[in-house]
Amino acid sequence: MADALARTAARRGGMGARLIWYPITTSTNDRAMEEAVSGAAHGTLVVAECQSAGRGRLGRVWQSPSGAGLYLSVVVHLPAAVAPLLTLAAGVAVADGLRVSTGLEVQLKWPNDIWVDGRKLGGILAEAAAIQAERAVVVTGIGVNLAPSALPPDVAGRATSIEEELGRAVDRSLVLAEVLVACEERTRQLAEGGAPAMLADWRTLAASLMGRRVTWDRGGEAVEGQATGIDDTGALVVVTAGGVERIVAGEVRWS
Ligand code: BT5
Repeated sequence: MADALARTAARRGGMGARLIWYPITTSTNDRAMEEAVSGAAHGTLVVAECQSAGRGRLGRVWQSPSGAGLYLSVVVHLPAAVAPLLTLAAGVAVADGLRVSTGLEVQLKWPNDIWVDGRKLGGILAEAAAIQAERAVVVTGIGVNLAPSALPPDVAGRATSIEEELGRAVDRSLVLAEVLVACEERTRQLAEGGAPAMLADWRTLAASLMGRRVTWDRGGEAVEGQATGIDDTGALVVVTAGGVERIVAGEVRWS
């Protein structure tokens, strides 16, 4: 890992300049959050070989078997105004990093999924550590499946990995290093007024899912519509029988 990180050091800026590595931990987001609240610098990186309590959104589990995936969290400092776009930007960064390091092309599914042809390859879990008037500190967790592994049956049928998709082994350290390079580029892009360009890239990566039907829960009522895109705040825009709705957060089921 040290080699790949050394070779990309000039392109990574502060991202991963400090690396904290665990053979096993509950969740890299837990460790990175501890770092963030005690003042860790932008780019502080936590990586684990295995997570005993890997988390998704809304209390869900992220299966994190040993050696089968990349489990990492970075502490990101950025202007508060663009912090809500960080989940989308991290998705674009993962797509960039995988393309550069392996040639694999992925799709993005709102809000936080990395997909390949309908199967989940990875996901993003962004958790705010501190939001002040102007600056935000956000722990950005990234999970990417590297190799096939024994996942519970309900997950296995809907999951995939880089090596399954490519049919060959990949250099894991290079994948990590290039994902970090892309995280640095995309967070800098957000911080320097480049949100429209990041959103344009996100839309391209999510194009195959647009036009699909989605259902979600609105105060106990199931609502259905057709996803047409995201707006400039990152909200999902859905056309329903009653008009156009913007979904800011929460769970959306795609069909
Ligand atoms: C996510 O949540 O997709 C965010 C995943 C973030 C994981 C990283 S790993 C490093 C850092 N530390 C953490 O503890 N978390 C972050 P969500 O959209 O809620 O999706 C969760 C759902 O994905 C689960 O309910 C399963 O259906 C499915 N799933 C769980 N593990 C999976 C895996 N390894 N591969 C594919 N799908 C999985």
